[in-house]
Amino acid sequence: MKVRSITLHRVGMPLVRPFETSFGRESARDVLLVHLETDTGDGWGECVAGSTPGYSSEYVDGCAHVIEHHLAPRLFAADDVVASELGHLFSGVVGHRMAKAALEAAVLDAELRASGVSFARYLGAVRSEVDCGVSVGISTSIDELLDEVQGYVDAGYLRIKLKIKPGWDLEPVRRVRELIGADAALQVDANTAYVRGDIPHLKQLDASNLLLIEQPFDEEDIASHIALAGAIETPVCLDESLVSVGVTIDAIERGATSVVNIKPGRVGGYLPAVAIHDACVERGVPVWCGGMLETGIGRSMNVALAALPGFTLPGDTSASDRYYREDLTEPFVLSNGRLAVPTGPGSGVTVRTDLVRELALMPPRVVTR
Ligand code: NPQ
Ligand code: MG
Repeated sequence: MKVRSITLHRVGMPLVRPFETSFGRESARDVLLVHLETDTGDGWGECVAGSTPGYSSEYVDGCAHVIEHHLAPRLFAADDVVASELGHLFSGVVGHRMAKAALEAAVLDAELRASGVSFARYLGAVRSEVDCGVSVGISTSIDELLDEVQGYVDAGYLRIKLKIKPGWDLEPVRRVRELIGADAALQVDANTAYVRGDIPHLKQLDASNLLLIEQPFDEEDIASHIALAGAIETPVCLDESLVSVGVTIDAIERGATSVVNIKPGRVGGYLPAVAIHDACVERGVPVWCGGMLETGIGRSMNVALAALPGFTLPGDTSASDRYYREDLTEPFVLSNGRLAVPTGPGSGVTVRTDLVRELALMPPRVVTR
């Protein structure tokens, strides 16, 4: 395959309600889309970076710059672009995994559409639908939180994840547990908001019988996660820290993480994500698919990934209407707490280019050789 042009779109997606985490509050998703034109057809990819470097060091403007100036030239220079060889093609660029992942998704989409193969089949999916959870932001009051959670329970979500931070943890978690009952699946995500001295405090979460606690400490602080895992009954699950298959294996072997959150954007793409899945399966570590407020483009590919055999826990693969009134593709709709895995070629969804144009935050940027 030869890449002819790469068009970068910036879209402002209004959220149905503001989403607050320990690192900030967003009322719209500023999303970067990659549209690839090749000699065998088109492909689309979505970049998971946020508008500011709050979740990771990457952010939208930085990703757009790296794609245009450092990754695109490598694609244009290649005689034959193949998704499985992008790791090598991009190896001269250190890090910038979210930028690499967005291009990888677009290359995969183009390649698979041209060969008539779905993401699910290509990645090794074994299910036709996936169990879905939902991530619930930090609220302004416990009553508001309980209302929101009840809405998701009514919608059929099979697992609830609460965002926590110092000052918003034990009490909201206890009240949600009370609301949804002892047997409902409940977990928490701190997005690095705590420090090692908080371990005695976090240990009190054991009383709420959680599935897991996600990334309480700094992304580079594996040691504190090991200390927490030794002190708490609740399983520890890393997110931000796990940027590669090597780091993931190391964190597992050192006892820092007994469950793994896999986000393709965070690890450089769907192929590195599958490698992490395989390493976890080999070690008996359960995995689940994270979410980054994707539009239907990224969501379709995440749902395909979540259909692999090692994804034994519900993911943050929520329905389109959890975040958006109008999605950039046909909407993903929950049925009995599950989403159907797309079966068409490539991502299997159709991008609503009219909506991409309508919601554009700036003119598209066309990059050619
Ligand atoms: C997580 N996602 O698991 C992330 C955090 C997150 C669904 O909880 C813009 C860019 C907004 C990145 C919101 C969920 C974001 C973002 C949340 C990441 O940690
Ligand atoms: Mg997380």
